[in-house]
Amino acid sequence: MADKNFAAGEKNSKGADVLVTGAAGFIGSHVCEELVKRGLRVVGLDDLSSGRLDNLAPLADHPCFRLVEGDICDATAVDQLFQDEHPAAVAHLAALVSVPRSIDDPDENFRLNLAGSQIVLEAARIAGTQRFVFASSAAVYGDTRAPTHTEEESSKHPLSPYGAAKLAVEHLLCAHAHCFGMSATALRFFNVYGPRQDPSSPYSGVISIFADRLASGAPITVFGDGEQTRDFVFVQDVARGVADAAQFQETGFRVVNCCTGRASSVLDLVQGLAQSYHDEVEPQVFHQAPRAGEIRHSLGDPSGFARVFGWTPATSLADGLRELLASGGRGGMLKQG
Ligand code: NAD
Ligand code: UD2
Repeated sequence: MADKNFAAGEKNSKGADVLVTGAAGFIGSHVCEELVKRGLRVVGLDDLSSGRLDNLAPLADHPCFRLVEGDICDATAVDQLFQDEHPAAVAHLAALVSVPRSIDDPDENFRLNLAGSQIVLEAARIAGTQRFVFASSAAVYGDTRAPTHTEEESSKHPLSPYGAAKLAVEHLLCAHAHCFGMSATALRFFNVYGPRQDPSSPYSGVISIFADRLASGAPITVFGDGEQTRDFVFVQDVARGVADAAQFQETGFRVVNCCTGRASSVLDLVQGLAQSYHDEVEPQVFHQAPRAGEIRHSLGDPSGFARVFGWTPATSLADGLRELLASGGRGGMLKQG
């Protein structure tokens, strides 16, 4: 069998270098852009259930990118795609991404997030794909009350079917790496934000909701006192991390946090967005009762990612918020100068 390992510039002559599931999504579209920027050929797979073709507009007609519309749960089609492309690496991001939906419909969570991942994993194994990168989540930790989550030491007690499926797929990846000599990486994303994040659901990322409210002049709702903190990581840093992992040559399994190690409160976000906004608006802020079952503080330790891949987050929250406001066709949102 041909060696399908590649670094930037060494191409798999048969088809794509990297197959990205969830390519039309918020994070997936940035991943595709990053990979293409590195000179790699990318095929995206997406059923457009929550992703949008618009997200891939920067890659439209690019000779190194194509999108296949399809469902990761359609095993025959997924197998065929892997056989056609023989990708050297896969970045698996397609998922049912809503935690509340996974609680409302645990069967659908199982079907998409666990069984769907197994279908992609198995197709990759059969096609001889060397590297598998999986979009896991900080949700695997649950509410451990540890000040900082580290990959090994923190306990993993997921509080939702979504978190449980992410943890189960990590275990499947570990076994695949062991049994079949694959290189498998699970990246536990913390709170990702940036351009293209959909603000339309009440459970959308808080930054996308706040930015949208500011743009339309609507008031901002802060749940609780706003002193709760999260580790917000900028989407282009995340995309760089996924691409680094997709190009990582060593076999075996590894799991790393994809985060910044910096805690920001919800009130910090309100202030940061208001300061970057063109009119220096004083946003109208209403406080509501805290969300039921909400985690008070969530912070990751990014040193494992730095140690294994040399990855560090490059974008400060202030810069990321400015980039977010400057994007998305909402001209004039960003403060000038
Ligand atoms: P997203 O909804 O924008 O992207 C998911 C993509 O998967 C969408 O384009 C959707 O159309 C596609 N998809 C869903 N079901 C599919 C199926 N059956 N077949 C093919 N495609 C399908 O969400 P996102 O925020 O970009 O999330 C990407 C990944 O990162 C997910 O695995 C998610 O669980 C994980 N993650 C995201 C965050 C975050 O803060 N956004 C945090 C932790 C983990
Ligand atoms: C994240 C994930 C969620 C799940 C959870 C596991 C996102 C978008 N959500 O939830 O799917 O994995 O982690 O722990 O990644 N907030 C407001 N006002 C709003 C919206 C939110 O104050 O209008 C607050 C919210 O109460 C929370 C913080 O902002 O304290 C972040 O909320 P979020 O939904 O963006 O993310 P999180 O960490 O609660």
